[in-house]
Amino acid sequence: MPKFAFSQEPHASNLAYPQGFLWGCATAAYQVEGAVHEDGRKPTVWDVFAHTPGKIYKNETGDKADDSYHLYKEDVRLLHDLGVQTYRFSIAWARIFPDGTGQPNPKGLDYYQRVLDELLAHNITPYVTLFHWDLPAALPGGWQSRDTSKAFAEYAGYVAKHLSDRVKHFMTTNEFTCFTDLGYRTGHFAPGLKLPAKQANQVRHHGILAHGLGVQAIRANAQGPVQVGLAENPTDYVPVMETPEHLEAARKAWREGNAPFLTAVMEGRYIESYLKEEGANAPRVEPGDMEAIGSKLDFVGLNVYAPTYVRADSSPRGWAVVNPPASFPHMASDWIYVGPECIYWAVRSVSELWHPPAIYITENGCSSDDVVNAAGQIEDTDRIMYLRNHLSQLHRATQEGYPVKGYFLWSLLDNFEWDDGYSKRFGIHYVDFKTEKRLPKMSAAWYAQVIARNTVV
Ligand code: GBH
Repeated sequence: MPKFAFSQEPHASNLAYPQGFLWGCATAAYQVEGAVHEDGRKPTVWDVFAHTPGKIYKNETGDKADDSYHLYKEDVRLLHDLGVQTYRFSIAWARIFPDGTGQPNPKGLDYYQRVLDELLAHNITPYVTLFHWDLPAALPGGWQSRDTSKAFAEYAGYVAKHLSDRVKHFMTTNEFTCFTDLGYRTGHFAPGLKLPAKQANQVRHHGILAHGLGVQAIRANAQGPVQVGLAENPTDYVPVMETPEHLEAARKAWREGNAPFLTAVMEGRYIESYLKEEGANAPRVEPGDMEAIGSKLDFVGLNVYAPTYVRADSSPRGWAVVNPPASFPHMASDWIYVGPECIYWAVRSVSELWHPPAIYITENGCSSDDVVNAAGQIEDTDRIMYLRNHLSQLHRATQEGYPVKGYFLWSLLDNFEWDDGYSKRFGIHYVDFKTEKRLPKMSAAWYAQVIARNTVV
């Protein structure tokens, strides 16, 4: 940890978090593990996509990534040094069921047992995501097939059965839009398809169906009581100002703009406006699907990065998105517009619309153009600025009584940032991708202080 002068005096702060608030960091399997051919793991759609020339920045791949498959003990040491209570990581489906279904691979499970041993030995509570986009490539048709949703449920049930003695918090899927629309409609993400609307909407349906069947399978197979949720990145509509008409517009936008995903999950149905908008392209739904999809959740996980501003509008639907002007500030990734109040609105909107028993911020963080300076340090004041402002806004949500229980910073480490390869660094630890050496940034020292004092510093 870089040395900075910190007084040990607890200082008076009006940004103190509730007692028992959980601080953590997040990562995902394909972005950190590497070891893609090891111990029986077979290719995923992301292995295939990354090895297709032209898909990823500089044709980089997750073959080695942070090598966390071998260096997980170092990673847990970093978590311990931060003082986090929790760690969110994902399990690679293709390590557990290399073909997606059929025969399980005991060596895959062994790896996660080792990770859990290490976390629990350091008193860090695991929060496990079951699917963070790394779909086993062997599954015929990928998410175009309903069978993939069923295969996911089998895999989720298997993991719950074997790990629920020690894992009590499970998230089914991460960010529906990224593995459905980006994978099958725009083609930016694996598997890189550009399907017409009717088929792309069916892929969306299979995504949320996998979640629903997964929730049921986890509960049916767990060894004892577990908490089940998901990690979702709804479009985060923020009212342009807090006046009644714009508040109302944002509330409508939240529900209608997220209709195919979070709204369907929280309400167990496709709302009228979505069905009308899609018309003949609306997804085909089989009996029982919406009941599974609408399974009551123990918590909702929200991945929050940037706002979408919305205002009242005279159109029939009553709301309109306000596009950011060219001067709107953003972080190193141009899509990370800096609008910290989005984290408050995410929690408040989900609470007001659907009243889940608990909410976690399952991801929040940013890319910065980090450089190691002459003194060997990374002074990422822009990342600290981004995080401090988001935590100040999240504090408002805790003060107003919304049930937000914890926060996972994205990310513990610089890692494979999907189509951006290694060009965008999100870690609070710098990774030298040649040597795999980890180096805490100034933001790591800052976050350790936030955690130790349970307040924004
Ligand atoms: C999350 O995605 C992911 O869960 C995580 O794995 C990832 O590393 C992290 O955030 C940081 O990106 O090029 O304008 O079409 C965030 C949602 C959606 C953000 C797709 C990037 C592409 C924007 N992502 N988006 S654009």
